[in-house]
Amino acid sequence: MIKVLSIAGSDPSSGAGIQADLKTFQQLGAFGMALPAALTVQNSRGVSAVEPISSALLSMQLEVLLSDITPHAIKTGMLLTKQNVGAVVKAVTKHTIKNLVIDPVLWSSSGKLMLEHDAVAVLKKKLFPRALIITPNIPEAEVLTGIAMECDSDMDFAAGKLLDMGPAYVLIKGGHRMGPAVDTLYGGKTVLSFSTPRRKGEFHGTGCVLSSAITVFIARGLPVEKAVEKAKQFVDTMLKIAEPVGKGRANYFQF
Ligand code: PXL
Repeated sequence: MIKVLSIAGSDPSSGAGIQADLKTFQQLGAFGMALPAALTVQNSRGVSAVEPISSALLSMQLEVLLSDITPHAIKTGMLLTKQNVGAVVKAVTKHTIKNLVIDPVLWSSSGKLMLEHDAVAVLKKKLFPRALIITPNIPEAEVLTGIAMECDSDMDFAAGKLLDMGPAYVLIKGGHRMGPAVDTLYGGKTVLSFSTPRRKGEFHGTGCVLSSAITVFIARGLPVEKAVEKAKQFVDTMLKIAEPVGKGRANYFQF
């Protein structure tokens, strides 16, 4: 049995967050576990409020779970506070989690802050060094590095800065740009681009589903390059059948 864990925010509309992560895990045949680090108030129109789980409760949840079950891989998404980033750092260090996928979620698709400003430094300094791969989109990579990314050489430079923070791989997601959706993977001597057609419409939870799929493929023992390629293909397959679920504009993945 392949076991995977998501530590992220809860999205009651289930297009993103731990709910989307669990659906992805299930769809890809893994035994999924989910541990909320924050709650959101949201529907398909957007996020109206967020609140963290206390770091004491998060730590307890992590300790009780990880002292019993050893996941083959863990992903993190929305963590919201520096205390919660710290709780994750403590747990993955104590339990020597090697296959750690970090989706450094800074905002929701609708623009709500999902990582407080004073938590960004802790994420970079304490959690990134523990990561096998981090998966920022371009706006997130810009905030994390302070580099405005207007061309490919900016992206290469920013990726180098992110690798210096300690993760083995960095995947920069280019979905916010015009043209085909090109994501670029950097690590060691690797620079690989993965391109899928731009699908028409607005989508919800794409980043969550991508990082969850990467987590499953890594848990199965695939090399990171192959895990990213297969996850990207999976997302594209899901984008083709996505539908609006409520009154908002975004299409949600249909599992
Ligand atoms: O897609 C970013 C994201 C991550 N995590 C949660 C979210 C969202 C976007 O809405 O709700 C819980």
